[in-house]
Amino acid sequence: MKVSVIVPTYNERDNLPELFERISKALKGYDYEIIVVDDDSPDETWKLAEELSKDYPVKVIRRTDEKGLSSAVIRGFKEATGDVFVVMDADLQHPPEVIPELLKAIEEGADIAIASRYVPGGGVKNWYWYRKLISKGAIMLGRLALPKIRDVKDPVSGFFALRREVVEGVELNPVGFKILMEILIKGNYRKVVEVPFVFGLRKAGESKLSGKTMLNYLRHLYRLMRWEGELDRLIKFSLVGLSGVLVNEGFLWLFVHLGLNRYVANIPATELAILNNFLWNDLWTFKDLKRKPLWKRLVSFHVAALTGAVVQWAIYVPLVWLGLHYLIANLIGIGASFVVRFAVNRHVTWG
Ligand SMILES: Nc1nc2c(ncn2[C@@H]2O[C@H](COP(=O)(O)OP(=O)(O)OP(=O)(O)O)[C@@H](O)[C@H]2O)c(=O)[nH]1
Ligand SMILES: [Mg+2]
Repeated sequence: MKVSVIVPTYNERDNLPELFERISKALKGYDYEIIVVDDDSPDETWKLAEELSKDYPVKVIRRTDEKGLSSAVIRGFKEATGDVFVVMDADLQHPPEVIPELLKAIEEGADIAIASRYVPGGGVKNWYWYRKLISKGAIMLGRLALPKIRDVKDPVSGFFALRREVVEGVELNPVGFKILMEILIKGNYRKVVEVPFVFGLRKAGESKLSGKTMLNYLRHLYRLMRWEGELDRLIKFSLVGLSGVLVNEGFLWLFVHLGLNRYVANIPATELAILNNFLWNDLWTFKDLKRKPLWKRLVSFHVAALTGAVVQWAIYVPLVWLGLHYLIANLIGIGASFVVRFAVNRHVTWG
């Protein structure tokens, strides 16, 4: 088994000697190569890497026509000759000593082995609480938006190993922001294993994280949702919801005209709307996902509706109390209820 370690770099000159030394120690006994994909760093990282290739099995790719972390990794995949690819940062936040553990997981049958911050034993060093919160929140959102990766605890890790076949022939979007998430959605694989590691401190050089990171992440999530067909479901779910409003109003009108008390008529009208929505979502929005028996889907759909109503109310009341216009407060409540109902139905009712 030959291993290709792919390292994207931009101004990482000061980290290279230690990085190569530790990789070579960690991979003693393995047949391996290191592929540095450098975007023409002003500090001439590529030049130092070329010099060090006398002492280590390093191949340097100096890109002058393209920039970007994901596209650098994809380029690395194209150049790699190994059977297993390892992707890692150059700044030693990804300890090379973890590579053998990743390779062991692959040898034991995993197609993708992720060095994970969020499984027991893993973690981050010296992060402010808000950076942790943002990181965890972003991951939770991703797992919620993309049911395919909902069991992966750290789907945005930049440190992972995979069999060549996982990405061979797969068209990965170089604009994609988190390359692992792109691979987890589009790659060919069965088994994913997560190996704990502690995300350390950057050894030298500067972070390339920018203020636009979060926005880029959301755009990437949106693109992956579209690719997965989850966006279509969201739209269908909305249309079904609108049809439910018509059903609700229509039956309310009918029942009142038939002589039913206005305070009571609302109840059967709402239940009929719920049944209407269930039917269309079952036959249309989630038609490919009927894994649970009908009665369970029905019960779960009602639970989602009730949860949504409670959330709507729980948002409406304090917002009105805070002085917001009641119609706007209700709109925000409806928005929250929509998200909750979609999430519960996608992950539980038709999960
Ligand atoms: N080729 C290439 N490499 C990049 C680019 N941006 C970042 N990198 C490399 O990708 C790795 C991760 O970037 P970092 O800036 O360390 O990102 P981070 O680890 O999330 O942020 P810090 O915690 O601040 O270090 C490092 O090895 C960078 O040198 C790029 O545009 N092109
Ligand atoms: Mg870093």
